Amino acid sequence: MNRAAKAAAVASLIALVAVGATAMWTETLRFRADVDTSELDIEFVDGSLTLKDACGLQPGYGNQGGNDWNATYYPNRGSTQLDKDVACTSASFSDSDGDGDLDTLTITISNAYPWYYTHVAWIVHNNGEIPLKIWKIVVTYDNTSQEYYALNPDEPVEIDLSGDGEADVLMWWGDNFGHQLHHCESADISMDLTVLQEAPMNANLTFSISLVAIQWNEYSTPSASIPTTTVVPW
Ligand SMILES: [Ca+2]
Ligand SMILES: [Ca+2]
Ligand SMILES: [Ca+2]
Repeated sequence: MNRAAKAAAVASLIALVAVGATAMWTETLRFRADVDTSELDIEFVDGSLTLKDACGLQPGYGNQGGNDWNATYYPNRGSTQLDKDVACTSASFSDSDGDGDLDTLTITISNAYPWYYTHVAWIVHNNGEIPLKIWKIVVTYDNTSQEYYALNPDEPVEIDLSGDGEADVLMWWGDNFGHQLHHCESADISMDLTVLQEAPMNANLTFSISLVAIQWNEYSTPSASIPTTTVVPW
């Protein structure tokens, strides 16, 4: 190969490298653009809250207040109504990250006492482009968060709000974990709550719940972490 041929070969190699680099860069850009065009998004539907033993005039529909309910069939699900009105339940949605979507439900049981039983229901809505599944819930109490996966409507979950190893609330979750929600679809979410003996002796027991959804084809339930406990600043 003479000098001119070598120079031409080097030039075309440089050109190939340049083309290759450009192609890779373009592909990266295109990939990022594709990701940005779709959004995984979920929201709580404003006004959809229903409470079994509502405090006063709680916003929402179907709310009932008045005499308390007792976890008569503990550890099974179900309750009977007492002839006293000591405690009540209030709840409200909030937008924790300021993106305009309601994503957090804060529940307060006022004058909580052992075996008090209540029910909270609401609606979630897929307002993103990507089909999703409800993957886990995050329960936050007193600046500590705990995560729960794959909640089964037939199995209650003992929630340790205070983090001392003793369950404080028994949660019977409704269905819809792992249920696929397409764009604009909604699902009913509900849970029964029983206040247990170990619950903190506060007049008002306040904790919040948020749902984490995942892209439908990435759904899995980490069996080693049911529940997974993580401590995060709130
Ligand atoms: Ca009541
Ligand atoms: Ca939000
Ligand atoms: Ca506890």
